[in-house]
Parts: sequence; structure tokens; C-alpha cells
Amino acid sequence: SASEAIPELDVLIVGAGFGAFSTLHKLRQQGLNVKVYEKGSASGGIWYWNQYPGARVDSADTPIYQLFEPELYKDFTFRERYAGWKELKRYFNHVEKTWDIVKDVEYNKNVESATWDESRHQWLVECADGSETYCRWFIPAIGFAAKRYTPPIKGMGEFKGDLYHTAVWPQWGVNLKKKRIAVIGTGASGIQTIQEIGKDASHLTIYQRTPNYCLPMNQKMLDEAEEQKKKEAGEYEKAHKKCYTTFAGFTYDFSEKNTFDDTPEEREAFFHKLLIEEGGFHYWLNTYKDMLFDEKANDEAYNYWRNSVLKRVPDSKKAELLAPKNKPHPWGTKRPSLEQNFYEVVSLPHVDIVDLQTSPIEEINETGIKTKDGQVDVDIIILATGFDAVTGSLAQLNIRDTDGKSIKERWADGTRTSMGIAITKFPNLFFLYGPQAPTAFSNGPTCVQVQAEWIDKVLKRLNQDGITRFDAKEEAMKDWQRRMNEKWDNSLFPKAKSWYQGANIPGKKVEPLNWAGGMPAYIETLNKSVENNYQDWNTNAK
Ligand code: NA7
Repeated sequence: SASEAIPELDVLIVGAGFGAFSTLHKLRQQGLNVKVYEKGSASGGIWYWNQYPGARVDSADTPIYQLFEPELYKDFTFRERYAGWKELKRYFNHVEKTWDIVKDVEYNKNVESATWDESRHQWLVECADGSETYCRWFIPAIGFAAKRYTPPIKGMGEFKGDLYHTAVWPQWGVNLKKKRIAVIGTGASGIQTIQEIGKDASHLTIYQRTPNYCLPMNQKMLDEAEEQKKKEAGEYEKAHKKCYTTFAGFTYDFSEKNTFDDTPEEREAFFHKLLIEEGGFHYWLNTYKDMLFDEKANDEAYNYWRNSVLKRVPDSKKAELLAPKNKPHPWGTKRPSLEQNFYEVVSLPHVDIVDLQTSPIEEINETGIKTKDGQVDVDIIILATGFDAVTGSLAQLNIRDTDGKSIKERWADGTRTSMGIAITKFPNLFFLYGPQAPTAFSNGPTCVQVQAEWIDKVLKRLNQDGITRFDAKEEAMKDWQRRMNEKWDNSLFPKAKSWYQGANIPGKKVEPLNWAGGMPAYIETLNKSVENNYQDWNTNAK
């Protein structure tokens, strides 16, 4: 019959990034027949697509932004504390070689849709090339930013110069030197692009809608011999273990103290230590535990941060746009960027900021961008306008549940998952680094490893128990939803128009998209769900 020609796998993973590699490696070891289908022509996931100038890790520093496997880090040392995309490319090549990965990855293989075959307890997955594959376990590992967002600006097609989106940057690179450039958007991608290209542009115009509360990265070169010593002394291992125990899967956690437990002098010294000495996300994730919950506490954080920016931006007009006296949203409720010399680059005389709050874009035309304040002619427009984040990746795939409904249809009135890893009536499907998991509030490698380790453990057990159908219970989804909202509603996060809650996309439902209850609670919930004979799951066990 025709179906005999369709290849059959135990596990099909979609996307060749951190999540896929971690999962592939584990599941292969338990003897499963696993393949990865990747839309792009190389590995790297987010780092494959987002090769815009200056793209680099701006969250967790070395050694925790990598897979936590000694056999991988033994022979690979990052050169920088925060790795750039070129070095991540080198890293992915290293993982491919060490784990002999490429034989199990099909590149240029774009998964488009999947339907559940009840008679076989398998998914039938279809790719853009028309090919089909049966798999028992189906694992989209496409993360939170696989669907870019381009705002519907009038006249975009008229522009005669070159127009790029940071999330699909050409692999061959773009010459940006001595050019008149416009960058729209000041999220993480915009800040990194601006800081990288600003100096060499003949003119740079930044179109800012909301200022980014950037933190100093405190980037540094790493000494290979020194890192090697740390590895031998067990410091990498210790750091990785620690990541399972902190809120965001980092090596550090929120302080035990509240903001006003300290005197103003103590607070100032503490803020200085976090912002200036430590740098990175310390000012966000290592600070007073009430900062993201209490307005007054948050004001203290904002004002200290603001003053540090004012010191670096001599032009008072620019300074007011970058760090306004009246804060547009509470500190830390949108994703802070880590910058190296952003504030110095913005201060250069040939760099302008257009404030889209007072001067919105009216149109893009043949020669450039027209706002209420007037026309700016440019050679190149860079859209750094982000993603239909967190839910957009999965919802763009035409995966149908047991009633024939797509994920998009199922989530039309609100995103519903069980523990940010499964969805009722999508049996045998697990997704990585997506909605309602710690995703945006976590170190990516920590989050995907937690999920991959759990999937590995569960599949082993299901196999032993002869279970071939595994579906999240409806009550488990409801319970997770309740817990999701509870954490969120108590925080200041609802006050920002952020992609954390879908507020960056016009018309998208505003709701918490990330688990804000921390990594340890997440791990505990996953583990508990399979206790007492798989209490949160429907199975076909006899
Ligand atoms: P982000 O963080 O979503 O940033 C997108 C930026 O584009 C942000 O400054 C937006 O302003 C701006 N934007 C979006 N739509 C428009 C329109 N219509 N007009 C003007 N400006 C607009 O995406 P990134 O790619 O920078 O980063 C995503 C994450 O990837 C990042 O946080 C890391 O975790 C990695 P807004 O702030 O909404 O006013």
C-alpha cells in the first residue's frame, strides 16, 4: 500500500537548535530512532536566522549559555563572556561533530503540517517538499521566536533602497559602511544592530517607539587556560547544577531583601554593584525581590538606572528620549538589552533618534521614511521589529488535534497548555521553549535541558509500560492556567506593552505567555505530573 512507502520514526524533532540537539542526543541513547527536520540549511536555530550585525548572547554569560554536558565543554571554550553569532556557529559545529549529529538531521526540510493517526498512535507529518513521515513522538523544538513580525507600514514596497529584517538577515552579510541607514525598533535586535553599525554609517536614524532600559553587558575576553582550569576544578559543573535551582535558571537569584529593607546608602551601593560591577542581568534578576512587584520599589530601580544613562548621554534631548523622567513602564517589565557602547554610539553627532510617540511613521516611500516631523532619505532600512513571540512559532504550523482543530484555532480565545510542554488532544506531542514554560524568563539552555531531560525520562518509562498514547488531561491544563495567571497578576508585568504578554502584535490577545513562577517550581510540576500512575495524563495503559 501507499503508506508502506512513508518512512516511520520513533521521534521527529523540528528545528536544529539547542533544544533539538539536547533531545536528539538523549533519545538516541535510549535506542529510539530519532530525526531532526530543519527548515534552514545549517544548525543553530535562532542563531542561524538572526545573523544581523552585532547579534550576540545578551542574557546568560559563559559558562551557562551552552549545553551542560562535560563531553561538550571539555574541548570547547568560548572566547567571549557573551558569545557572538559567529562563535555560536563554531559551537554548533563542535556539538555536531562531538555527537555525530548531522547524520540525523535533514536540512532544508520545512515541516508544515501534522495530523494524528488514531489507528497507529502516530503523527503523520508533512513537509513543504511534499514528503510525509510517520512518528510516534512529535517534538517541535522551534522556540519562541520563529515567526518574525513586520508591521504593516504604508508604502513599504515603494522603497527603492534595500530593506532587511534582523530575523532573516542574509547569510552573505550586507555592506553597511558609509551608508544612510534607518533602524526601526529598539528591542534587543535593534540595540545590538545600532551599537554595531552606528559608528561607520554616514548617517543613522533610530525610530524609537519605547526606550529600552539597557544594562551594561560588561563583556570581556576569556582566557582559554583560565577557563580550562575552571573546568578541571569543577566550576562549570557547579554553575550548571546551580541553574536548576534558581528562578531564571541562571547562577544567581533574587535577593532575600526588599528594596526598603536597606537604607538609601546601602541601596545605592547594592545597585552600583549589580549594575556597574556585575553587569548583565544582575540588575534584573539578582536584585531586591520586590522590584518586579512593588511600584515604589520599582521607582528606585528605575531612577538609579536612569541616572546611570544620563551620565553617558551628554545631549539632554537624546537623554530624555532614552531614559525619560516619567517612566513609560515599570523597570524590568520589558526585556532589557545588554549593551556595550550603545549610549556612546547614540550620542554621536551623525546619529538621530526619532520619537515615534510624538512623530509616528506616516509612510515609507521611494527614498526613505516620512514621519510627522518630516522626511528622512536613506539607503537602507533595517526592521528590528521583533516577533510574533512565544505562541507565533507553534501556531504557524498546521498541526491538527484529535478533533481536527489547529493550534491556532485552539488558542484563538487564549493560549492553553499543560506545563508549557503539551496540549490536550495533541497526544504524543511535546514542544520545547514555547508558551507557558519559563521560556522568556529563563536561560534558554537551562529551560530546554530541563524539558529534554523530562521527555527522556518519560519516554523511557512509557516504553517500559507499553504506553503508546499519552495526552495531557484537561484539568491539568486548567490548573496550569490558574497558576500562570496567579503569578502574573501579582507582578508589575501586566503594566508593559510587551511581547511577554503578546501586546507587541496588534490584535493579539494580551495574556501571560511565560511561566513566571521560576525554574524549580517548573521542574517540580513536570515531575509531579507523572507520579501516581501519570496523574496529569491520559494514557492507553491497560
Ligand atoms: P522586540 O524586543 O519585540 O523589539 C521590537 C522593537 O520594534 C520594539 O522596540 C518595538 O517597539 C518596535 N516596533 C514594533 N512594531 C513597531 C511599529 N509598528 N513601529 C515602530 N516600532 C515598532 O524584538 P527583538 O528582535 O529586538 O528581540 C526579541 C527577543 O529576541 C529579545 O528580547 C531577546 O530575548 C531575543 P515597542 O517596544 O513595542 O514600542
